[in-house]
Amino acid sequence: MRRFLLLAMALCYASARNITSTPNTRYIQGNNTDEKEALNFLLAYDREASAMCNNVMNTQWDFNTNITESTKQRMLETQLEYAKFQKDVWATATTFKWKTFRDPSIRRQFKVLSVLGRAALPEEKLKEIQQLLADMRDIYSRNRVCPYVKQPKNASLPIRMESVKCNLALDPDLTRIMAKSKDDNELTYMWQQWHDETGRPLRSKFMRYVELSNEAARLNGFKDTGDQWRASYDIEDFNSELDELWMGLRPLYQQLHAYVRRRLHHQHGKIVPLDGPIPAHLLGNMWAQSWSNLYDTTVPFPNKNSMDVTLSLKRQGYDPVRMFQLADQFFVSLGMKSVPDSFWTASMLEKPLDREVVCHASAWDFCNGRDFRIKQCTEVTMEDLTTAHHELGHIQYYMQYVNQPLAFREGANPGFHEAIGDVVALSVSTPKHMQKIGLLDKAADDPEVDINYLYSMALDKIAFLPFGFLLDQWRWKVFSGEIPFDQMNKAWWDLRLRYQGVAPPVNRSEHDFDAGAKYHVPANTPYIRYFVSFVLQFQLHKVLCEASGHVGPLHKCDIYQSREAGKLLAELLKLGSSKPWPDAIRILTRGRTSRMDPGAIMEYFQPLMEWLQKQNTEEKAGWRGMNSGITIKTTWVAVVLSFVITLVFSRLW
Ligand code: KAF
Ligand code: ZN
Repeated sequence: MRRFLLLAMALCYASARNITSTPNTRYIQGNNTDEKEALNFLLAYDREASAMCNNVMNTQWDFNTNITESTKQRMLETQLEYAKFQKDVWATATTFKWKTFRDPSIRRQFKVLSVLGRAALPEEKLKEIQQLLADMRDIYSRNRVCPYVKQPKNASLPIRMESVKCNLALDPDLTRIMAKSKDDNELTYMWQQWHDETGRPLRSKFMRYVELSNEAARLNGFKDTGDQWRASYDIEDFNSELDELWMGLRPLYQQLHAYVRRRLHHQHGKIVPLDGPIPAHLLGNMWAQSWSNLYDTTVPFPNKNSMDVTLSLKRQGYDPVRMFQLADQFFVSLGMKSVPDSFWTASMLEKPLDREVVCHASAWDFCNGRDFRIKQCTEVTMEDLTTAHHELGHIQYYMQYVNQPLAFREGANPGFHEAIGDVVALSVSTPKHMQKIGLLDKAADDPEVDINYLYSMALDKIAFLPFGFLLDQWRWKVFSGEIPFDQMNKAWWDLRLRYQGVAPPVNRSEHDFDAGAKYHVPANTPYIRYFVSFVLQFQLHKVLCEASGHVGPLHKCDIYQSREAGKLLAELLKLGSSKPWPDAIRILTRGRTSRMDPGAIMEYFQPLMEWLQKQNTEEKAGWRGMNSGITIKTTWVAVVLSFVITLVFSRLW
């Protein structure tokens, strides 16, 4: 009965205000100044929305763990119901004059509820965009490609044999090949297969989704979807802040790039020119976003300890459940929460063989304070052990902010949510910790082992930075129209060249849609959060290390079993998004700063930076084209502008 109370209330308000239209300014409010009534409304909202949210989560889970037409339809139905509910809630929330309320927490909750999101669209368009999103996920996840068949010696192109089965999936098949193969032809073939087969069918759906998503953003008072996404960070000039962070980190990336390029040049020859970008298929990962798989073949000191624990995991009989138990125990050692029993029975920790699933990892909150799950097609590798920690970081956040009202059950900003598991993994991956848990052999304290370790971390953390930075630079410009649809792929590769210093292994055209080959693009998931997370996680690591009493270099710190560090971290997570995130940083740093700061990352990698600089004295870091990358449209604008200016001036003179 209670569940319908809020709905009835909402409908009354809606009809009283005769709301038939949708919003068109940001964070709107009405005339009702009754703060007590507003509080009651929020309490009722919390109860009812949690139940609705639980219902939607269940159907989304069913679709993501068993992709069929019927699970898709069921999911779309509940999403539509939820959208209607949100619209009613919005209609009521915006009758209150909430900006004048005395309680800052109430004001902040109303600010959240005053943005309707996609539900602002008229029903037909809402149905269309929900369908598009489900279809894009479906296409991406079901995609299968053909295996590489080594060509006979004198043929010039690899041939596709009719008899071979084209059933390779991204996870685990292509991921494994991109990680392990050193054969340029095979890597080129696999890279192209994946990019052609995912990107092309997604392109037109993506374009329609951009139009509809922008329409929804505008109805909510934002300029476009990018503008709406950036609002989650709620700071003036977020773009300049990001640029500043990237400029601070770029020198380290360029040193790593130059070193790796030279080592790849020695392995692959002239396809890796010493002054150019690196071909994107040679970096051990489909998107060249993490280079960890190059560790074995590019390690600075090959005679010293290896940092790759994959072999040890396999030898010791680890399975996915044991990998997650290990991660869970780390949180427990900090005095934080352990996952509930239902987590182990309800999660999907391995790829099922009898049905289609969305393999990309995710952590789920079923909005009832007890049901939390992970969906991950876990392989027994070090990379997936790190991902297991990453995902459990999301779950730990969910469990810590469980007592916040629904509107605040989010990260301080989206980057915080992405950072928590990674912070813990920074301790877990130290050689000292790995030795403690028996995954690495004992090694003496040795600066060369240190460099090997820092190098392995840089292949993950530093290599990622430009990719994390550029993906949404591209998407924001597509949303704003600065990148027109007919130049999406060119603009994508301009940015990839400019920031990452990578180039496609084969010619690309506007028939291709290479950004669509990355999960988060068809999945409508913002990406700048990961760049923010990679900066924040080192900042958090430093603060927690200090709290744990660590002395010595930052890269040697392991906060395992530190109750002090755990207390500080839990304090942050418990806040959810109830306070502006700069306040959260201020609380955490005990008043020292309220800003994101690349200082901790640079400090962590300082010994490696010095070592790389010494290795790279022979050649210039950087690559041809690193300062270009202005989209064609901007170039044209510049040309036309200069033409007009010349004309005007010549007339004036
Ligand atoms: C992160 C860390 C290390 C390397 C690379 C990354 C970036 C990124 C990537 O490119 O693989 N990592 C992920 O995508 C990990 C998956 C996830 O945990 O971030 C997941 C992505 C996702 C999946 C489905 C719908 C939406 C987002 N995010 C979450 O499960 C999540 C996000 C916010 C709150 C709670 C959970
Ligand atoms: Zn994540």
